[in-house]
Amino acid sequence: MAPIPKETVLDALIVGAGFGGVYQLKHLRDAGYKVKLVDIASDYAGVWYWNRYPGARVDSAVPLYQFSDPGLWEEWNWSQRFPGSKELRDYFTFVADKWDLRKDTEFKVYISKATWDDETATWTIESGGGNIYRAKYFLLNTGFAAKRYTPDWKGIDKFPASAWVHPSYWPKEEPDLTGKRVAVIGTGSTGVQLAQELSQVASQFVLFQRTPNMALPMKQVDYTKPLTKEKYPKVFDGRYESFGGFDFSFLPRGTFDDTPAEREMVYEGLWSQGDFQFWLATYNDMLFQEDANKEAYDFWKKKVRARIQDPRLQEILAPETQPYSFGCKRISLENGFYEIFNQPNVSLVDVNSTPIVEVTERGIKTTEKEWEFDYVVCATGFDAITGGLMNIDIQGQRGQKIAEKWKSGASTYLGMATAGFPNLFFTYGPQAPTALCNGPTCAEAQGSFVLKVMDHMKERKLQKVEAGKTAEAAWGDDVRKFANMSLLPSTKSWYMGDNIPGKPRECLIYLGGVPNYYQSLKECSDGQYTGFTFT
Ligand code: N01
Repeated sequence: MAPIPKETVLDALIVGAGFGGVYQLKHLRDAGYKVKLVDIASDYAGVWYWNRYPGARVDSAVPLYQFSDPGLWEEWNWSQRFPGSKELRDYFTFVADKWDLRKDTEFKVYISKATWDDETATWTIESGGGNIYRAKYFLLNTGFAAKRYTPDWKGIDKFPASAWVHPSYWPKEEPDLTGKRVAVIGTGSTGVQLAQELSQVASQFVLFQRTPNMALPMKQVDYTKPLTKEKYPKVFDGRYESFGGFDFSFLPRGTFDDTPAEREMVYEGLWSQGDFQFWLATYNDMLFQEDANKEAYDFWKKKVRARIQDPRLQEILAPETQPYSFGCKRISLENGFYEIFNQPNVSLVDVNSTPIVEVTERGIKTTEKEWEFDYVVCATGFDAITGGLMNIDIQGQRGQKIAEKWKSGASTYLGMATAGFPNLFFTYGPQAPTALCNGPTCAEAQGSFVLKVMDHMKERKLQKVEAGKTAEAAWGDDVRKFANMSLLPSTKSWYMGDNIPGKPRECLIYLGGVPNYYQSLKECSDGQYTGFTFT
């Protein structure tokens, strides 16, 4: 007999057990709401549950990539400045225990559909397994990388499926690639991290590159004893004063306010930090002025080319002519990435000059030759930011679907709600700082905003909250205004939706910076949630 579907009645269903969902479960429950957290994964950690490929590690330095709750950080000690994916999963296990989350979490639950009923002001949410959740609030914390992307190459099903992997589905049982012929396709953060690791064990390692990654050096540090933590509260508070939500900000001057000699010194200083400072703590015009941007690129190019022996590879990895605006595709941090190209077992294929024609039983055929492999890692990224939300069949008022509403581009108020979909909030989504601001920072700022809206409604016995159309249009204008002030639209990237064929081209992130975003949230809540309508 088929199992009887379970029906659960809640104040809020939270989807996604990464930073956003975990924060909301803890804080909504503490505030007295009946909530449940669900995730398709078997445990906490969000992207870090899935991304367990060799070399996977976060590139936001300790202490920022964690919750700001002293009850956690006073006890938890990281072993490295840039912790690996396993340590991040361990951190989530620690948080789940400290915050007693498991009793209100259901794993292996895929949310496939959600339907709003205006009459009862309730979401009916269905899991792939047939269970039903009825909740006043539907809170999506699906993250920016919930929908994988693999190009539709001819013959892709011919290569043995067990040896063709998207890195966010890395097998739990680690494949032994020692002495094997291995390919990685893609040079985003994932491809760079994989290349560094797999090139050290493979007998033959081939990286397929479409666009060079302007990666910066990662200065890893092993912590042999617990760090001193007196400054942590200040560091956490400072996130909301930094453009990228970090413990550093742009310099208060432009590139050409310094002489060339001064600039060289500034660049060297930022470079030596071994984190994102050459990107997000540099001259304040770098992301906004082409000539300033070119200065940064030229410095980067000089540093990188010096590490690569073969002039042909120098030109593919760090071209003489700047290929796109520096920092307008996601910068990665690398650890020896450029040196791997000096190894005899490593090849680089530029798919612009020799495109991939098809996948065969043996490997990958380009216009030049057929490469044979034992294992292929397809690090081709994600339908980023909107993919995870639009994947769920969400029907709002009058049956309107979110995927339909956003067909020609995302439209939100404060990057957290969208008109026609009452009592629905999302974090780390479109038109918010998202990918420019790390996960925990957004999770806390946006999660506490959601909680405040819910409390506001509870106090006034309100049933519905909805983004107003005028406020939404104005927010969209703001997002576009900031994007157009920057160089981001000049560059093809997943920030702009360019990586997915057919996806509308638009700036998916709010580029006003974390301080402006935080201020917008504050003004909205201080003004009794201006821009939202309540019933
Ligand atoms: O994905 P990506 P990712 N033929 O989209 C290439 C975060 N992250 O998984 O640049 C050939 O960046 C594509 O080429 P192009 C981080 O925010 C963080 O690496 O589009 N190549 C690109 O090189 C990151 O940005 C961490 O021209 C094709 C690559 O595939 C985000 O996740 C670690 C192709 C995809 O790169 C996503 O990173 C890992 C085709 N048809 C990830 N299609 C850390 O915290 C695509 N590509 C360290």
